[in-house]
Amino acid sequence: MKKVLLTLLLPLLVTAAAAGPLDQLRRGLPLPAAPEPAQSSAAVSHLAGDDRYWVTVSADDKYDRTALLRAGLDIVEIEKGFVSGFIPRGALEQLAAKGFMVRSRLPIADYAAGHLRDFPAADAVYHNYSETEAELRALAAANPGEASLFSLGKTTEGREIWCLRLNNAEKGEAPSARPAVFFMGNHHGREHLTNEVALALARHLLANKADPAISKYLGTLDIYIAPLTNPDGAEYDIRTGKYRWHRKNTRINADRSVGVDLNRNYDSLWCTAGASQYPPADTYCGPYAFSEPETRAIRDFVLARPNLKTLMSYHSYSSLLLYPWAGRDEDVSDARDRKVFETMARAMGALTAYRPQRASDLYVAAGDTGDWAYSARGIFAFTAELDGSTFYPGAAMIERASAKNIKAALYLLGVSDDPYKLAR
Ligand code: 0X9
Ligand code: ZN
Repeated sequence: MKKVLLTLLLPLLVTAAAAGPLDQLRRGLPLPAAPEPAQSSAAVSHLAGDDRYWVTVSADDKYDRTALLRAGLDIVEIEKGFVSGFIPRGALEQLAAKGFMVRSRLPIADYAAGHLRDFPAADAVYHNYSETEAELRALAAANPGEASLFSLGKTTEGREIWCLRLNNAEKGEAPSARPAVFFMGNHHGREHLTNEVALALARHLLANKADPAISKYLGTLDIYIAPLTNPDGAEYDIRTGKYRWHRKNTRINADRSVGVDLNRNYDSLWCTAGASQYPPADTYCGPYAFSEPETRAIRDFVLARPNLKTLMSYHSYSSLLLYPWAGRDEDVSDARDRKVFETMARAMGALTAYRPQRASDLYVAAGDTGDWAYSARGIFAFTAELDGSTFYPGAAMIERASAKNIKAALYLLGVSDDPYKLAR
C-alpha cells in the first residue's frame, strides 16, 4: 500500500522535493490522505494494539533528521530528501505543527501485512508477481531463438505488465506482419488460476518447440502471452497472507476506495450496462474509459499491432467460453464474423468442456476486453471462464485447467493464420 500512496502523491512529491519542510508548510500543502484502515489479518493481529505508523517524512539534511528523532521518529531508512521509519500516533499528529511534511503514513499492522506478500502455504505453487516475472525471464533466457520478454507498460503501483513473445524471427517489441495471437490472464486480481494457465501455455509451447505443429506456429505466427495483466490487484489479494477476494486494480479512488474493474474500463459502450459508477463497487468502471494504466497499456499494444487476429482473455470461474457481444444483448451483426466466433467457441468449448455462449447471454456488461478488441480492430476475441466453483480452487486445479486450455489454445493457434477460413 505504501507504493500506492507514493504513486498518488507523486505530483506532490515532485513539488515538495524542491523545498524544505517549512516552505511546504507555508505553501499550505495538505497532509497526504489517510491510508486505508488496518487490514484484519491473523498474521498481524499481534500488532492490533500497537499505535505506531510507518511514515515517510521530508528531511533534507542531518539537522532535519536530528529534529525528527527528537520529535519521536525512529528513523529506519534514509533517502535523498526524505526518511522513513516508525512513529507513535501521538507524535505523528505533532509533526505538521513542528514544520515537517509527512509524505505518507501507514498503520504498523498494514505495513507488516504488506511485508508478507505471498500465497497461503497450501497454494504456494501459485506464482506471485516476482515469481511470474522470474519464470518468464527464465523461459526467454532458455529459448533465445523462439522467445523474448518485454513489458506492455507499468501498472498503477509501477509494476511491469510482462509479455512473453513467441516468434522464431522477431523479438521484443519489433513489429511483425505475421498473424498474431494474444493470450492474457489475471485482469481480475483474485483469479490467480488464470495466470497459471497462461504460464503453463508458455511453458508447453517452448518445451514442445520441436513438435511439428508448434514449430510451425513459432515460425509463422506472432504469439504474445501476458499472464498477469493486473499484478497490483493480484498482489493486493495475497499480500496479507490470506485471500481477500480483490477483483480490481489498486488505484485509490476519490472516495479512498480501492480499485477500478479493468474488465469494465475498455472503451466499448463504456459503463452503459453491467458496470457501476460507484467507486467502492467491484464492477466500478472507472472515471472514464481507459482511465487505468493497465487497460491503456493493453490498448496501445493492440492498436500498434494490426496483425492481431485472435485474442483470449482468461478469467475464472464458471467453465464458459464467451464471445461478443458482452455489452449489448445482440449477436455481432456481421454474419461471417458471427460464424467465425461461433465456430471457434464451439471448438474450444469441446476441447475444454466449457459451454460456448455469447457473453451477453450470461449477463450484459459493457467495457470488457473482448468487445473492445473486436469493435476497435475486428479481432476475434474470447473470454474463457476457467474451471472451478471458487476463485481459489487450490493447487490441484492448475494442472487440470491448464491441460484442457492448452488444447484450446493450440486450436486457436491453428486457425489464427486466417480465421475466415472457418466461414468459407
Ligand atoms: O464479469 C466479467 O468481467 C467476467 N466474469 S468474471 O467472473 N471473471 O468477472 C465476464 C466477462 C464477459 N462479459 C460478459 N459476460 N458480459
Ligand atoms: Zn474475471
